[in-house]
Amino acid sequence: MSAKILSQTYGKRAEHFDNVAAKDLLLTMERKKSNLCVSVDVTHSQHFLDVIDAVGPYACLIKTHIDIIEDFEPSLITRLQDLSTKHDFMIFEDRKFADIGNTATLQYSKGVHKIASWAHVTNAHSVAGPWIIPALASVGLQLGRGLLMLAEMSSKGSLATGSYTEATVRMAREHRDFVIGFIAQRRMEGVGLNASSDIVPPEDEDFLVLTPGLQLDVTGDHLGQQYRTPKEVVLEAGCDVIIVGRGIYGKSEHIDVQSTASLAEKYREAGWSAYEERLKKYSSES
Ligand code: 6AU
Repeated sequence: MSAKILSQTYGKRAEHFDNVAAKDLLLTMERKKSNLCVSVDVTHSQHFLDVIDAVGPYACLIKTHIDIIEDFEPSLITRLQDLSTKHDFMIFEDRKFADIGNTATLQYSKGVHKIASWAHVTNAHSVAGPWIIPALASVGLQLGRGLLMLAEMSSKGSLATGSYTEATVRMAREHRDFVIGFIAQRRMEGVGLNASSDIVPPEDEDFLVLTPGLQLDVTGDHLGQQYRTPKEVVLEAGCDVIIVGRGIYGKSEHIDVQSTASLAEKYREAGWSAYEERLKKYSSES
């Protein structure tokens, strides 16, 4: 892991990025003292908004799966945007685009959800090859959006490992204007470089790493999800943003506002102190 990157604050690292969404995210993290992204995987609009209103003060980013909302109406997006302004967080639609370029651009810009019009950040798989990146960029760049590539996954038996991960990082490196980083379990600077690499990255190559699969007291679910703690993810693996879902909003169909807010605060605090410890550790090394 590069001490050069890990010894720098999120605010300082904003200078490494030309992409507007990456800069805004890093500056939001610094301003709110939060590297917590809350993943709000609930299926009814009011529940969705209630969870976001409760966790919003503690999050730099709210992650949505907009296609699981059963009573979706376009006005939900306006209400989500109002909460984003009220609590000063950015929005990440976890769409995991994976199709040919033409289809992906349509899925990104059209249909019921019109994702590009409101999601500051979205993500894509590399399984269909590199063209998915310029395809999504043709819609997103002019709107100031950013893309995360799925380089690794948190689920047991994931095929996104080894040469797949390396090829994904190489694709990202060719599109630094739009790809701001990865969904991954560790840092990705320098991954996939080989003698035949066309692109030689700068010595201070910096990708954001957003990491799902976190809970404080549980190691997995019954469907293959695997969990680590904020300390393991931020301090030991060097990741930048912790993505936490059920660890915060639980399993119930109804929200307990008090406990949801206090769990969000607990994860914010755990993520941020792991980051502060990391800054200290790597500052003394660099
Ligand atoms: O904290 P959880 O387990 O309740 O939720 C984790 C969230 C879910 C997943 O769709 C997502 O993170 N996720 C992703 C993302 C963000 O792309 C990748 C991955 O490898 N694992 C994972 O859980 O909304």
